[in-house]
Amino acid sequence: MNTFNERLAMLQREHEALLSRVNHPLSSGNGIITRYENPVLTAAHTPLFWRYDLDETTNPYLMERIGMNAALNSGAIKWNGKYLLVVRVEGADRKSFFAVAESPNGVDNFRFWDYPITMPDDVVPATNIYDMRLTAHEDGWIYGIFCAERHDPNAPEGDLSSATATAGIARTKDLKTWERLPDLKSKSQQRNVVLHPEFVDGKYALYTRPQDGFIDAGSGGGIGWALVDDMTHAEVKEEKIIDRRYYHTIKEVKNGEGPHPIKTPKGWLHLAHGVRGCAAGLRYVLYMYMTALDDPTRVIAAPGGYFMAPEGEERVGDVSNVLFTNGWIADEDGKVFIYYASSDTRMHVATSTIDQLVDYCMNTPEDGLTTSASVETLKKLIDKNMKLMNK
Ligand code: BGC
Ligand code: BMA
Repeated sequence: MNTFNERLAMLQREHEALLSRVNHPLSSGNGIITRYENPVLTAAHTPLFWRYDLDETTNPYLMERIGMNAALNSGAIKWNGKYLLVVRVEGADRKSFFAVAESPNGVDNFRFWDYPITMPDDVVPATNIYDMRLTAHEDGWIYGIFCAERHDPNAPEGDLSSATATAGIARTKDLKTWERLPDLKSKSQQRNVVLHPEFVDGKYALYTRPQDGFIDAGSGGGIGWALVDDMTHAEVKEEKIIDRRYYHTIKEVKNGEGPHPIKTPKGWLHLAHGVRGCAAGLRYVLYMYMTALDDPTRVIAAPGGYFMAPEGEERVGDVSNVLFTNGWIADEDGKVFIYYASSDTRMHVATSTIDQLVDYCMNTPEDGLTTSASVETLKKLIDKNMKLMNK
């Protein structure tokens, strides 16, 4: 065997070992969710034939030709009995693209489909697209809403960093062929736009996240809500804030809806991210809330603090101290697979159940917004437990 073939065989062995590795749940935890031993996807999970030219005559050293940097912020959907992620894959060139990865059980053996998604451009092509939220809407289409980023046309000459964030919209029936619809029209920039799965008053409903600038949510008060007549010409005319940001909370600087909410008998279950600033930069954590079934804009439960924050190796990566989610899957038996990315680098899964998550939302004390309020809340629980423990 020559060196080329030996090296290729080694790469294939290692790749297959990585892909077929069994992922075990971790036993320690807070009782709300179960984390897993390994990430479900990393850049190293992308097929070898995406990264290497496998022709010995043109690549005699069998070197990587196209580098992959990260597999992160993925939309999720159960499809023909399989757990599918529409992954944000980021190349070494810093361009993100979407690619589907499929698993038989939701926790391991995720494998990419052979080709990435070819996403048609809008009239004004975007430089980068990322963070897709998938919604199988009751109108029969599967929608993907994602961030479309372009260099700000009004940036002064020489400013190569100012950008604009807009919600790109596409729809599909098979996750292979995508029809691009016009980008969302909105007065402000938008990132983290999510389509609600049901019609509300006969209209499409969007979770929005109005923002003043590309990074700054500024006067955009939090997660918004807008009704839209037609997804083929979607426009935010009126927007109301349903989940506000507050001073000295985990969502002081920004917040954004994660995947679309899950319908439960007790209300809509929401998963979102919250951001605060600190000396180390922005810290992204996940939090939950619930809204009423008869009015998805009315918050009925707001558990205080974060639901999940970066832990251990999750804390380190391209953009450290970040957990981000835009995908989860609720199975028929009530099990929930939460797909989250750590530090803009890799994808993980955590599992829970609808009942546990609803219990978490309904029975976790709200954030009282001050130290005194937090201490009073803590004392109530201690008092209760003291009686139980007969102290
Ligand atoms: C990055 C995103 C990030 C955004 C705001 C974009 O250029 O691709 O990952 O969320 O900037 O920081
Ligand atoms: C953004 C998000 C994500 C990213 C995060 C941290 O605002 O939209 O794309 O994970 O910042 O970099």
